Amino acid sequence: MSYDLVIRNARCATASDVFDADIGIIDGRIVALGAQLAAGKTEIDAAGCYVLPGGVDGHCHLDQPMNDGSKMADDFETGTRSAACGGTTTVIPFACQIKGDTLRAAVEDYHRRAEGKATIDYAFHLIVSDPTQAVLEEELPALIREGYTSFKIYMTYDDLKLDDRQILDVLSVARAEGAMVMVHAENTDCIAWLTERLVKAGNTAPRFHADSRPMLVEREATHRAIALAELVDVPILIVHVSGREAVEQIRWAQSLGLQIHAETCPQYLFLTSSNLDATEHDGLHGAKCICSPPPRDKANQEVIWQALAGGVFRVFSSDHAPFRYEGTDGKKVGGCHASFAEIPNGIPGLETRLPLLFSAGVLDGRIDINQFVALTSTNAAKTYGLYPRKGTIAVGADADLVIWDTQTPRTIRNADLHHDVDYTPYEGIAVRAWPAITLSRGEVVWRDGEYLGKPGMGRFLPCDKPWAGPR
Ligand code: DUC
Ligand code: ZN
Ligand code: ZN
Repeated sequence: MSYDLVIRNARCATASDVFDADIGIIDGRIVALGAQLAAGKTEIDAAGCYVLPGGVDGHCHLDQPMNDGSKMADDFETGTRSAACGGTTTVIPFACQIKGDTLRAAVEDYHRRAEGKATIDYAFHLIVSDPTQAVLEEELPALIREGYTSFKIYMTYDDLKLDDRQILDVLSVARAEGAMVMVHAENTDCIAWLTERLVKAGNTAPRFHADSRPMLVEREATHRAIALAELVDVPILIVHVSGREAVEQIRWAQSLGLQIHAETCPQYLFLTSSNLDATEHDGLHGAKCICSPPPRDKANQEVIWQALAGGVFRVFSSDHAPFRYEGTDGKKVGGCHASFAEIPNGIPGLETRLPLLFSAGVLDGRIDINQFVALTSTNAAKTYGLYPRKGTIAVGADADLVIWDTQTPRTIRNADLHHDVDYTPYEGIAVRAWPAITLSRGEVVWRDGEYLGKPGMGRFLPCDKPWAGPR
């Protein structure tokens, strides 16, 4: 057998094992794992390095239409380029239904936005913002069957939010069709009430964003989402969990045997609300770290680390939501004196997600390498129906692989990143892990600091139902 590519001397880690092997690849798939494989047309020596499944980022926003005059800085080209350079080989952004429009229109529009642009493979989640009878009875079931098997719902944001009755309706569809529902859990009325009072009192600086969305609004909505899912008897996944009170709700639900899955993100491990208080250059600087839920404090960071290590979280995603700081279509869309309530929510993080967690999680001894793979790749692939094609190193899997350099200390600098955002919230953080080589279906897309991918290499992936074990 002649391999297209052999990766020699790989120390492979999956979500469950660590083993040394050569990896034989033909037509973009892993076809052999073993000792002393026959020669490949091309060979890479990975001696001394971990080789891991490429990251699956199950929560990122690319080129998502906005309704406030802002524009996402990354489209499928720059977003997937950035992902590849940071070791992610599959992204799952959101085809977002606009209220009044059909879900189908959102999916068709999103395919047009992605067409010919992605460097790595991609699937779509849906965002259901207008669950009309037609959506509930026809469109959503049909789309789930066509491979859009997960969707996000919001308990806040005026243009996206569902009330409890609507949530019960969409959860029922998910139950009937076997889809996975991701829930953005924040209490919208509490946020609106607090925001109005803050703005009236002239407390409009970016740091008041955190005061408008305190932990209890997340705790209450998390509890309610769990109750609604329990009533319908359907699994859900609570996204971007930020701190102790929400973790307690999730732990409690899990301890009862409810299928409540959870996600957290780098911003809740590496940022705090004091980042919203930055005022250098101009008073709006803290806007760079405005996301929702907001970053909390050091004690909450520690709770998130413990929950990550202790198995509360199933996935670790970026929630990459890219807005430029400078210009008039990003963070400053409301002008330089805008209140926090007018600043688009979201921060970039596709490229830095894996290096941050590898360094502070694995190399600093908080989680082991198998947990790292599970949290960043395997579990997202399983949850969103892409496993075992994605998310593991196994014969038959796509050769989406990352060879990690853990010998070269680096400092995160936006100038070195490949997104189209003019800042990173992680500027200046030291990391000790970065991909030396990223392979997407056997093609080198990142090597020794050089981006080698091309728009159009990435393919759309229809998703199966969440993985339920071998059949
Ligand atoms: N919050 C979201 O819910 N989505 C995108 C970014 C953010 O901060
Ligand atoms: Zn969200
Ligand atoms: Zn999001």
